[in-house]
Amino acid sequence: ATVLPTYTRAEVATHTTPETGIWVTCGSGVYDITNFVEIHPGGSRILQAAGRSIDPFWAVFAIHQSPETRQLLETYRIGHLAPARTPEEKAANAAADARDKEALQGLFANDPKRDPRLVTLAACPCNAETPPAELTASITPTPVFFVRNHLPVPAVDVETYRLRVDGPTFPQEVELSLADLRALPKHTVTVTLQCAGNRRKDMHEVKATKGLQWTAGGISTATWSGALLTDVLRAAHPGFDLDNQGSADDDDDDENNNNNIAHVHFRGVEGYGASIPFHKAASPAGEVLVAYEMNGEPLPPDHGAPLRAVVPGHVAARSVKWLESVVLSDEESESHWQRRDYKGFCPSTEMPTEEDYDSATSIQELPINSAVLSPRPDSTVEAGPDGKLAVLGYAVSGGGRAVLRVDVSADGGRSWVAADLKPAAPRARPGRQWAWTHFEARVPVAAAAAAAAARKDGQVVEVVCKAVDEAYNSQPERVEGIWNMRGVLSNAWHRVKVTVTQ
Ligand code: MTE
Ligand code: MO
Repeated sequence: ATVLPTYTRAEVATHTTPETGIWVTCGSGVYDITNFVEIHPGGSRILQAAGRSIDPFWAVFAIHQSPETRQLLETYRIGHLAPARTPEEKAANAAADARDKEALQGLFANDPKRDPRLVTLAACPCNAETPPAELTASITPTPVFFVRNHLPVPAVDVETYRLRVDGPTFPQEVELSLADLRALPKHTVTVTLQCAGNRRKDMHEVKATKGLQWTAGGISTATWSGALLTDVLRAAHPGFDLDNQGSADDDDDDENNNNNIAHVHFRGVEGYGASIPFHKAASPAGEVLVAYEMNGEPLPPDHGAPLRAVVPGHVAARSVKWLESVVLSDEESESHWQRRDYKGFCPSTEMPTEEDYDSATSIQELPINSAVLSPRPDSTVEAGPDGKLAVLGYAVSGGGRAVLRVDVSADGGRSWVAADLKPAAPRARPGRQWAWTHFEARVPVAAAAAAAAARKDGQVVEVVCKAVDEAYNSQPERVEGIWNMRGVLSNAWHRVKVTVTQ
């Protein structure tokens, strides 16, 4: 085998143009990607790493870290990095590291300043939980609404911003301005957004999962305003028959009817994408919004300014931010986040294959879930003179199903109290309960604390909650039966250990 030459990082740094050759490093490999940049559709993005390491960029654009991409890159290998031996070489490497870091931060130059109360799990891209104290409000204040970004926050010019709307049977693609969308009837709805990974940490503690370790704060609720997606589709294509799509009747040659439309694709300006089933999008009762306001104010940058989809009752991953296009299709979105993420698997599928992903169903409506917000885990709490402990938290289900009941226990699930419920939105909308319900209960704890003391457990008791929705769906008792490698849909009984004083 030929022995490839070694290069210093300083040498690599002089190769940043097609004339000099565009070089990058990856791990200790040196690659000449000049030709790759020409042929690869996303090639220009990789130019941000010209002359330096692509590792930090790949950490951000993690979807490129597939084995295929690595293999492809290997074909461009020209050498490897010389190890730094002398103090000068080490200093030069440190300087190169600093430049890499700066270049990476440059990608996030448009990211907004964030409220320090947010609990940051990852800074670039931003992933931050709503702090526990703020989760008790029916409507989450916008500055502390959880943030889940896969990529940098894009810079958008509201003057030139257009929403593209298209479908196989549309006479042409339509572009709608913000003014066009504001001219449609304004619809307001209170919706809880919950990340598929909310409470992943509870799952991870039973067996390792891959993903950010969200506790119970990957969820928030806002009042969203905008145009109904049904109105947007009608505005874009006045002859479009929303009620008569996706039927099995192949003989119908009405030109407005494409019998195959089954999905609606949403695309974000920065490259994120997802889709929802057409029947959800087409139903006015589905209340899917093209939203321009959150809690009565224009959308802030982190939450999709100037436009986002809001898909009530579905996993938040489908509520695409910085919405740039709505496209009808017979297929689900090709996006990584639709096809290769946000799916559930059998607990024994330790490492889902491409085939597993292809055959699994995308998460859309979420299952019933709940969490204790107070008392906090590992805290010391005082029982009341009545020997009871005050417990509060939230419960929410998917698909517009109302929370029917929340059961709370302070003895690990041996005895239960049905909590008082405080829905964030009035209960007068059957099948359209899109927002969470807070619950409060006073739960007998004295006996459990005394028993724990007798066992020399130091009066540690386990507070538990579990909710029931209007279809009588309830939460699984244990994590083991629902564990999945990506740690999504983590909705086992929520358990919080506390020490009780009397
Ligand atoms: N839309 C775009 N364009 N880019 C994203 O990274 N993240 C999705 C969804 N929409 C995302 C997106 C995911 S996984 C979640 S949980 C929600 O946005 C989070 O919405 P929030 O940041 O407003 O809380
Ligand atoms: Mo998410």
